[in-house]
Amino acid sequence: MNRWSQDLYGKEVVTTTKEELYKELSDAIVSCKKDQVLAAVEKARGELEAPDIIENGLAAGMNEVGTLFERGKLFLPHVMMAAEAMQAGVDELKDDMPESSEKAASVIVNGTVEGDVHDIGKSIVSTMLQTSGFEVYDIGRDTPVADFIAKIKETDANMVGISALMTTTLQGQKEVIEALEEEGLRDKVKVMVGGAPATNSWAKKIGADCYAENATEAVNKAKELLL
Ligand code: B12
Repeated sequence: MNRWSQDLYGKEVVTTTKEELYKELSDAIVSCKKDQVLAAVEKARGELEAPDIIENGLAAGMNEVGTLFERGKLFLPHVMMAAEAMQAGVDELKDDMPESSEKAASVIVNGTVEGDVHDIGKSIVSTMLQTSGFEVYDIGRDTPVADFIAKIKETDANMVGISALMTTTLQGQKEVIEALEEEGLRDKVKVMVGGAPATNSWAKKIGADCYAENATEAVNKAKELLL
């Protein structure tokens, strides 16, 4: 609910709570309208930090879109429009990301496995790792195992982030780890997996070093493992 308060000059202004801003951001994504998302981002950016806007507002809205899609209330074109609107919102916030003063020496290659075109979450993870001081090479979506390995070799990476958003493509994470072992790279490259169907126990089962549920956790886990 909006509340009235007074600014420095005694003029009445409307204030909005954090929860209301999250809801406005989330509702804007569910509306699938880019303009509405950009307006909600503009309103929230004075009150909330960029990662908070993304994780608790925009990403929450995208999850709601997923639920509505599953229930047959929204269809694929809506999901595509919501995804585009989400990307526009995230792009708008790139310059607001808190930059880390310390430059980490670690290099991270991050990508979505072959057969999987979902890349919104993975790109958020890349952006947040980058602004936390890591040198990040985002190799995109639908990425063959060989491309993961080639980029890791080329950049002498210390960590690989592997995203998969579908139960049918989750296996791709295991394939990247197997390829690292075959190439004799496993000991020098930490593996972090993520994406909605991944879990801690899946990460353990396939021999990954860690699983992170969201971008904030990904940054914390990368720091724990690499710094
Ligand atoms: C947006 C979306 C799309 C968009 C993707 C646009 C894009 N550029 O990414 C479009 C419309 C293209 C799409 C297509 C399809 N989709 Co889709 N899609 C979604 C949806 C609604 C949201 C995904 C999303 O962006 N979430 C928001 C982001 C911020 O969250 P996130 O991705 O989970 O990322 C966070 C974490 O997971 C984590 N994370 C993510 N990656 C990584 C990586 C690392 C290293 C780490 C540490 C963490 C991490 O951090 C992120 C930030 O917090 C989901 C439903 C859902 N609830 O997930 C379905 C969903 C994933 N899609 C699904 C399906 C089936 C499809 C299609 C096959 C549909 C079709 N019938 O054609 C195609 C797939 C084609 C293909 N080969 O890949 C299913 C998958 C079901 C399954 N088998 O598991 C879902 C679950 C919907 C459903 N319930 O049916 N989709």
